[in-house]
Amino acid sequence: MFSDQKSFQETFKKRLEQSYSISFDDSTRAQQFVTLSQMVREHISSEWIETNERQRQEKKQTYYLSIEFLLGRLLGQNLINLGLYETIQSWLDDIDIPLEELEDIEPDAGLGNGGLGRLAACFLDSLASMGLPGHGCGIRYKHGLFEQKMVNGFQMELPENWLRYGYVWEVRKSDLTVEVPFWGSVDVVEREDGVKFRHVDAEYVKAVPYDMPVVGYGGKTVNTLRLWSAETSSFSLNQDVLKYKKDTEAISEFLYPDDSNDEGKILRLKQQYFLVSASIRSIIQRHLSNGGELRSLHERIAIHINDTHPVLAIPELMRVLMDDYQLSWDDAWHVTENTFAYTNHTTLSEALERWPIRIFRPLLPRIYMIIQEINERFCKSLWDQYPGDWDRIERMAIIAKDEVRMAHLAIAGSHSVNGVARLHTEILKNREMNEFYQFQPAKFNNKTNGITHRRWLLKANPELTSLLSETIGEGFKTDATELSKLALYVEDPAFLEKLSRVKRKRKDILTKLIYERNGIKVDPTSIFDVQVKRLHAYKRQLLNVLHILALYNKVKHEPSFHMPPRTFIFGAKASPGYFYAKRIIKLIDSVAELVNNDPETKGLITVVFMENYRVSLAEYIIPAADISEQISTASKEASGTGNMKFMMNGAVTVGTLDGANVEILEQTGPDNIFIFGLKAEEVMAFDRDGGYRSMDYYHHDPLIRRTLDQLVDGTLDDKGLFGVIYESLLSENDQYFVLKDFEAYRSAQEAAGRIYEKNPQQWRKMMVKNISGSGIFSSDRTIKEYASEIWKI
Ligand code: HBZ
Repeated sequence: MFSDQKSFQETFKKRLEQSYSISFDDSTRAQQFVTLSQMVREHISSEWIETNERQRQEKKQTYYLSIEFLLGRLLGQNLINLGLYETIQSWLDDIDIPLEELEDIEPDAGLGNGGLGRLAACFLDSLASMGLPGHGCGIRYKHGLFEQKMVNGFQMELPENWLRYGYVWEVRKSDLTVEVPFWGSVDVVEREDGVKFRHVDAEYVKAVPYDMPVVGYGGKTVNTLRLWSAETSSFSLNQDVLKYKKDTEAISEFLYPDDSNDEGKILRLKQQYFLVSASIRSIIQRHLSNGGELRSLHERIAIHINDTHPVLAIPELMRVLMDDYQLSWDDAWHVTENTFAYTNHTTLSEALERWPIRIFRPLLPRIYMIIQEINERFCKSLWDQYPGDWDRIERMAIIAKDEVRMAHLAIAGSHSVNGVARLHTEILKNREMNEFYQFQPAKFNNKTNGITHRRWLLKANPELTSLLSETIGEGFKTDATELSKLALYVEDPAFLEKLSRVKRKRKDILTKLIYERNGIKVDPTSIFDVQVKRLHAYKRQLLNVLHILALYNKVKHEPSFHMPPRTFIFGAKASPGYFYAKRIIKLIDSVAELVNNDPETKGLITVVFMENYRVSLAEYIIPAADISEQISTASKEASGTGNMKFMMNGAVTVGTLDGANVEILEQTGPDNIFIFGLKAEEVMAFDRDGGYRSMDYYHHDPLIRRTLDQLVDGTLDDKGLFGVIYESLLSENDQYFVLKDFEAYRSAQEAAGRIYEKNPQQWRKMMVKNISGSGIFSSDRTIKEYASEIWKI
């Protein structure tokens, strides 16, 4: 099929015509996209089968359980990983089909929110690319993360519909269906060989797997991402059929349904158990059919729990081992504890999952019983260590205060607990999970996040990829640490010139896109200053936008003020129920209106909010950035991964010492990054002891005062829209230290602007140092660490 141009073109045209009964000349890009993708998928299938066969012999395999997989588009990436991209591009070109146009047809598989889901996708790519046996297990949501529509500067959410035209990369495996029970009760049966438990009167939901190939770089390993879809089961038809159908299909309908009421909470918990029950049972079936033993399951299988959402896999494995295969508690626990490992992605207490018992117990009666037993034994071991310390035991218990604490269950049931950047892991050990760390220090370890350079460099930035190849050879494609070779060129004017041309090319591409999407003409010679990530108070998009407003004020009121032209680019989705975050989106839009249209700032300050930020849009934005905004309140961002993507594409970070920024600084050195603001310990000390008064900053800094006043004096709107933001900064004492860090941020930004404008050669060297130091942030490095230190694969 892909052996030579002629046969490729013939097959392509023939299949197109046969599938759509249309002549090639009349076919649409969408039809061409589907046809090409199907050919690629078929091409993959023999390696996929072979990988499966080979892995049967493998000593040990890993399964990565995640409620999110933020894959983005697959056609281009698969072609790159198969080594076919350029070939197919030229063969299609020859029949007047631009491959990029076909790629742009593909909907993003957006089965995730942000960092956590994208990390899972990067990990799958690295596992396959390094030939490791590691598979993903997730949910095939009918609707991925909502589509963001901006209406008068307000975010509106539309249901996303990635499956609308069918999905070429998946294969439905109806024969591997699993039945998942909910509700009902537990029968206790006394038998000669002991007490047995049976879940009776359950309502069953059918879990149907859809498998997607995960093609590794070089095309030799094709792992599997198995996504489960919920369907009605014939085991459960003695009830209100319509209600049952609706409740069942809801399980795989939306990612993160609203859980502000009990109905929503039940649905989320159903999703979580649905994912893990189906996954655990399919893992076990496969293990048994490979001739594996259950007592030594942990020697052949490692299961990773991506945050707490899949943590019910722990009691589910216990249940299967004991109820279905008659292992004793102790044997089952030994296997379970040694099978599971858990990653924590946040220290924000509002993100720590706890389920009310009143919801949990009726929905999952047998699982609840098992958690109770795990809790009792866990508390007993705490008692042995800390006799009489009831308070501590209550704080650490898995079930307490009428709730099930998912993080505690995860720690108790796993042999490894890791944070996602060095600073984050230290905070977990010393603060958030300190008592667990004291109790079982050996479980805790760090695995600093990474990103797959195959998507974020080779795919997203072909221009930089070619320049790197001609400069340091192709080795970095398989071993990202070879990017360090670039450091030799930091003083090479010819190379620096080429690098800046590559950046300019990517800025031109983004400039065009911004014009098409937003109707705004931006100046590609201006500084592209970018903040793209989920909208959250702790990420401080507010600091960025207030700084823009302050610059506007300086231009208008300080005759001697000078700044180089800047284009501030934002992309962010706010959680639909997160009022404050949505108001900040509106604020960005209002500031854009103001500064983009004022003749005094026009062309000097431009603000662009790009709608519907997602993986495929990130691939356009990140390569074009000059400045990467990583400005979270120190201690709050667990790691960040966008920071790594920008760095690898030659953007210079303006950031706080938070998350992985700390490790980025170590790679770039202090002269090639702009660090500002409070340190994590300082923030934590204020959080603990108080002592910060935001009002003082308002009173003592005229620039802050003037800028904040504009939130409420009619400059931006006359409806009082931004009063809540004003209040959060002043009367609520600015929980995220925006005002405290303001001057340091302004001055870091000024320093960055000065170098960019006055010393472009120095700026280019900074770009080089960022790229050359970014290799360590390839997810290949991260996965190697997981594989050797946690999974032992
Ligand atoms: O995980 C992010 C962290 O904020 C980020 O710092 C880190 O780099 C990234 C990968 O480790 N966390 C998330 O993305 N978390 C969630 O999206 C989330 C979603 C639902 C929840 C809790 C957290 O219930």
